[in-house]
Amino acid sequence: MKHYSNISDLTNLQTTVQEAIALKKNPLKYKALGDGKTICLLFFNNSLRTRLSTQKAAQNLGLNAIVMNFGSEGWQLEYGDGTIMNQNKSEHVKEAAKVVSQYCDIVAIRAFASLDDKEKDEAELVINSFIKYASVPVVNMESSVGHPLQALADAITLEEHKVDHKPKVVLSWAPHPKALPHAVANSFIEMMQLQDADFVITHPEGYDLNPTIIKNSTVEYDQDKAFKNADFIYVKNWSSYNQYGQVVSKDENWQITGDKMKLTNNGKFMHCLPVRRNIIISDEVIDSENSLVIEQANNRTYSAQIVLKKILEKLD
Ligand code: AN0
Ligand code: CP
Repeated sequence: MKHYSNISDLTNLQTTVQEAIALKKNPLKYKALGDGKTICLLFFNNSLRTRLSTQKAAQNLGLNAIVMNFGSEGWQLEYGDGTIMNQNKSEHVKEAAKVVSQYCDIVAIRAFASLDDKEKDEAELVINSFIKYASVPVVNMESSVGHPLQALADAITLEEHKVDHKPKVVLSWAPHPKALPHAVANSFIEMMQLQDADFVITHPEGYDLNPTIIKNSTVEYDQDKAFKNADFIYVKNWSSYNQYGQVVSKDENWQITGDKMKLTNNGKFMHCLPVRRNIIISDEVIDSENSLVIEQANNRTYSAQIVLKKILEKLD
């Protein structure tokens, strides 16, 4: 694997999940693999899990990690071709990506959607420019449209809690006061489309996601109906896709409560975190035994580690 920008960069999801579970049992087994090599982690946005788990994964592989809050401490980058740079952008991504490539063997990037320009967001300007101009492999730590390290960690968590029948997995929208990106939901959907599961997406009308990602996945606008007999409830807020970046509903009835979870087949609760308690989910549900959120965050280390391992194995 050269770059990891999408879950589809994995040759085989199921095999990768098994390899990650094996790594989790023996995380220091490949400590020599990254010896003398460096990863640069560039953050254009905030993070807790991604920042620490990716650093931990690098450390487990013997890689040196350099972390930079690019958004707040780096120069503002220009991405356009032929731009006369007389505004507030100090450096072009062409130089920045080539310069960063000289300091490291892998570069990982977090750059969220702007949520104000759909076309620009979908062009994945930041990550694609780095893929184009950097001379080292690029890892997506959440871009405008995807969060594939999260989706891989979620696949590991689903596998660790698998049931003895074909699982019913529900991705549910829940309310949030602010406009959030579509990346986590998109990558979860793409990952679920590679699984043998009864997969249902539920959200209020007006929250339909990009049809090119939804493909043939089932969408059910009645949350209660969607939750019936579910084995896993994966919750995430996202802003409207059609009214791009807008909050078109804050309907509290979509909050995940104990009563909602009673509709499920003793379902497990999942969320990528960070989560707003008693807005997205009630205390009762997140504090219950069926909540997998802390395990999901733990699996971020092993999803990053298996991805970095595959990239290191392909380096000269
Ligand atoms: C981000 C999002 O929804 O994409 C990051 C989630 C991992 N969440 C927030 O900004 C709260
Ligand atoms: N789930 C996740 O990516 O968390 P952070 O935004 O804290 O990295």
